[in-house]
Amino acid sequence: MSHLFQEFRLKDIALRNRIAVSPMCQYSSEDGYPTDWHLVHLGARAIGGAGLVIVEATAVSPEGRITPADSGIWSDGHVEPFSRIARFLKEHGAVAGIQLAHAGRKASAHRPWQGDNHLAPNEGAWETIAPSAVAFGANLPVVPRAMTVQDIARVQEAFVKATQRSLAAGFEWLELHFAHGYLAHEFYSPLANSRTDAYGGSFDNRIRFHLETLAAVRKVWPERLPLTVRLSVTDWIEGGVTIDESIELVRRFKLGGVDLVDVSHDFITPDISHVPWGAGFMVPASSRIRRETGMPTAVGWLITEPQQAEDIVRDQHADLVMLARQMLRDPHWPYHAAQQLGMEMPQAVLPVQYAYWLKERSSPGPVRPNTT
Ligand code: 8CM
Repeated sequence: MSHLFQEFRLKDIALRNRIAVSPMCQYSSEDGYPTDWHLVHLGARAIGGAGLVIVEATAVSPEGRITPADSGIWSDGHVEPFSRIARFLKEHGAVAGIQLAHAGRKASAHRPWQGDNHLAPNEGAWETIAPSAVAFGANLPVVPRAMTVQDIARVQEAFVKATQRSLAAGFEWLELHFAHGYLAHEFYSPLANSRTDAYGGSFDNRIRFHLETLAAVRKVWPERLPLTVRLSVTDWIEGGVTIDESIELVRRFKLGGVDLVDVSHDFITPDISHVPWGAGFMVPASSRIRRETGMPTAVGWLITEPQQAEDIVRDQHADLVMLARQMLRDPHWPYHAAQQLGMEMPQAVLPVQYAYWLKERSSPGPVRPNTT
């Protein structure tokens, strides 16, 4: 029996398998509103058989967008188009998740395929905010304004409101984006945080933003639904965040009501040359965090092969595998994985509209009567 295709229960939610579609920015929104693109892109992956589909990093406030084309959920008007997506995902057997985000100093940029660099003032640039007035560098040279404590409270309130709207839209899985060099990670990493107040310096201070935001969100997100965090658990470099620290942070998350950690890494500086890229290179970190904290984990990065994913789950390195680019290559990856892993009825991972025609048969199958 495949481990990858075993149900996963977290709180009152059951995923039909261990395959999750990672949140992937599509840079195809208008004023934060998701479009038909999102419905088709995300819907196709639910039809493809994933157990969990997480909507891309969705900004809690306009200034928290990476680009002007990011998704956002900063007004009540945004709820309806997201609810259409959540409904469709659920109708096709996937649990609908959403990732809430604030891009901090990496906001106000062009789409990746339009340069990935900061917008110029005459291109609609907006003021970026971050824990400290320290630029990311390279293609993102704009120095952000250091946040006041009032700014911090305002952003935390925006996370709370975005959580309430996500719930109203029908999402049943919430992921707080605390990774990839965006706002929360900028608080966590000494490489971006040089504050001298209660939000900088010591470990306890650098995680204050996270724990306060989490506590506020936990109050409005129902206990019965999974509340999860994506965390860059290491910056890979001297002076940055370490796995040892992140293990302690995950323990605090556990006390604060987090139900699963989506293990990710880095992107706090432009230099990613020290990242040990390779198949499943984040799996050891996930395994260690899961073992040492007892926190369920999801893990991504260069997971492409069904047997690789099966082994990760079987060996308890993670509870879920997060697929991103592989799901762009092949929205039907779960079906192909079921075939490769020798499942008896691989078509069962697909909706009946497809499954009926893909049944293994001794003859070519039902043919419409010839009416001519
Ligand atoms: C884009 C490309 C690659 C990534 C990303 C993004 C955008 C947001 C994010 O991660 O969190 O890993």
